[in-house]
Amino acid sequence: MIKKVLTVAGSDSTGGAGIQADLKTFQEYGTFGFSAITSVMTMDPDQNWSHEVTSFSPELVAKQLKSIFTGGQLAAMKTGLLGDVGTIEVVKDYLEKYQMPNVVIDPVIASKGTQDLFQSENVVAIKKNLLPLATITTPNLVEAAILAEMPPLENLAEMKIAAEKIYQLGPKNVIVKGGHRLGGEKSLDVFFDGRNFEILENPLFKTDFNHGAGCTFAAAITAGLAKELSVFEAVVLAKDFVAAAIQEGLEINQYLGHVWHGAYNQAQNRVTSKNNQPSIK
Ligand code: PXL
Repeated sequence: MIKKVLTVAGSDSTGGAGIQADLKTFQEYGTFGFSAITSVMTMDPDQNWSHEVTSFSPELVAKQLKSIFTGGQLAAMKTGLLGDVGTIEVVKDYLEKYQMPNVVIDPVIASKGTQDLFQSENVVAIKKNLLPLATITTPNLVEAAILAEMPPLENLAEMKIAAEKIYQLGPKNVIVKGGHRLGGEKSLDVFFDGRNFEILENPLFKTDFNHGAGCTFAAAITAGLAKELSVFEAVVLAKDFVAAAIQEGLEINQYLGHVWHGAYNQAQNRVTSKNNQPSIK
């Protein structure tokens, strides 16, 4: 049976991050994607590509979730940009009501170009309402320091301490993503399941076209969990999926480039006029 998976996140109209990244990734994993849109992120070229988040009301998010859950429980879900504290509470109520089994909380509280937009009350609400229900949470280096209430993280030892502190907030697993922010030649992530640490090491690809990598990673874990991988297997496969997506990133405009969500499966070769002839000519 095709697994049903949900993203509750913001819209990135340029198609690299947010809901768009999540749905594309779900499709690549062969799962069926549902989406509840919490907010719309826009970027303005007349203001040097400054970002703006317009949030939907918690009531509108609740209406979408009501439509989505009419068919009952889903195999997995993730959250991304949530916009409003009320929305965070609505999501929590659904997680509890449907006893969601595989929950990936991507705590989108610090991303490139958006530092000023995220309110500390959202951080408090995510910690209180969502992390205790998470199968895994996927903070980047900046988000991990915020959640763990630590100064900026600069090395593996500090990432491990942050992972432990975040684990205390209730998620069953934590992955702190070092990414490009850690510096050095490699991309290093710290995975912690409450007992053991695993250090995940990948080459750091020199590219400016990596917008959407974080959302894509969390969405890939979500779909992997839906397809019954263990949490660690889902994380490792998601790393490979995102590494391929970054390597084949594409320029979108003069300000940024996106990961290519189809890279892992070479999706650009799927339906072509050469391989697939229309049945009616
Ligand atoms: O990368 C974080 C992120 C999450 N969600 C949406 C975004 C972004 C970054 O631009 O647009 C909707």
